[in-house]
Amino acid sequence: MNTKNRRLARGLIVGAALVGLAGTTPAYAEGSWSSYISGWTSGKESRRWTDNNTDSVSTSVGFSGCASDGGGGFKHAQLKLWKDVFGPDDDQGTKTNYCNRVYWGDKSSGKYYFELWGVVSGGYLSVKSVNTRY
Ligand SMILES: [Ca+2]
Repeated sequence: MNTKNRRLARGLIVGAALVGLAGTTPAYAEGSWSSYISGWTSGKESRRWTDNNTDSVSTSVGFSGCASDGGGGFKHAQLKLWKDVFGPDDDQGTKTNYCNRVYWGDKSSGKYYFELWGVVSGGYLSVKSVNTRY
């Protein structure tokens, strides 16, 4: 098997396992994860997650407890959602997060992550609670 087929096979196996689990979970977002951000600079990437598109939930990233090191304090952070594909990743758009929740809409199945595209003010971003739903 070449690399592409191996990766596809692995994706199908993981997908089948997740579909099996979905039958036992409530009907809201098929997936979510929570974490925090400590001292991120522009270009830093989040963990990857797999959206199997088994629901119509809008992919979103929620922030609370935001701080940055600029003299003006935290104003907002720009987040770019990427779809992780073969070759150059697929830009899903940039949203401005004012320490709230930003939405990219219901996404097709695939692997995703977000990137810190910018922070105002300062150069380092910390967020006490990050919650991603998909
Ligand atoms: Ca979904």
